[in-house]
Amino acid sequence: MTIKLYSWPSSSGTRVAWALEELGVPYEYVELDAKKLEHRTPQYLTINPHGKVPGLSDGDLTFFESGAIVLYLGDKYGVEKQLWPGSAGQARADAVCWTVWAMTELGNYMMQYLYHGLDTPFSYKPEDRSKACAEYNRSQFIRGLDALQARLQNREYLLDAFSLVDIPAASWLMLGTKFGIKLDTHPRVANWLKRCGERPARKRAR
Ligand SMILES: N[C@@H](CCC(=O)N[C@@H](CS)C(=O)NCC(=O)O)C(=O)O
Repeated sequence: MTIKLYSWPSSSGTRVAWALEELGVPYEYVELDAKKLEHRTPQYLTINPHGKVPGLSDGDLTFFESGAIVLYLGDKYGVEKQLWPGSAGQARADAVCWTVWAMTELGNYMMQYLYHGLDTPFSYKPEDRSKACAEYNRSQFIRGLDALQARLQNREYLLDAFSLVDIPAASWLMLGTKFGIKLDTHPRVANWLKRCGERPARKRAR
């Protein structure tokens, strides 16, 4: 049975679409119409109980949370495509850790910094912004970038070669750099992000 990805373009579902495009597994992109609240229907809530995109079904299994979906796709389809470490060694441990870190730390600190500290279309109104929040989240975000920069010393990707592990962190930073995040002080991160952005699968992902 075909994999179905429930999403809409330029959303958290895009990182899942990117992973599927890299894997080259057949899937159906089911575009939900947010204006029609198609992500809140009782039927869709059986796939994503939070009423958000993405949702994914693969046979009888259903998934929500883009990071969890990347972990699943890596385990199930990534090993034979050499896009996910197969053995239970350090590379696999790193894959899980960097994926979870990108989804829980990097993305959240970056978004809170954008909401409070920068002028973007989705930032809070100036009167609602907190300077303390902006500064705290910026400092935590920079700590994350520092760790990423260190990880990329003597390697081009988070593991030894490009893998699905690069997708969560890169997709967050693609969003951030579009809206004012600067990577001048983290050149290895900037170069890695450029390499990730040039991948044909990323360009195909909606
Ligand atoms: N942590 C979730 C975030 C999902 C999320 O916030 N999706 C947004 C689109 S990017 C959404 O569906 N928003 C609609 C809503 O909140 O009603 C993930 O990574 O899957």
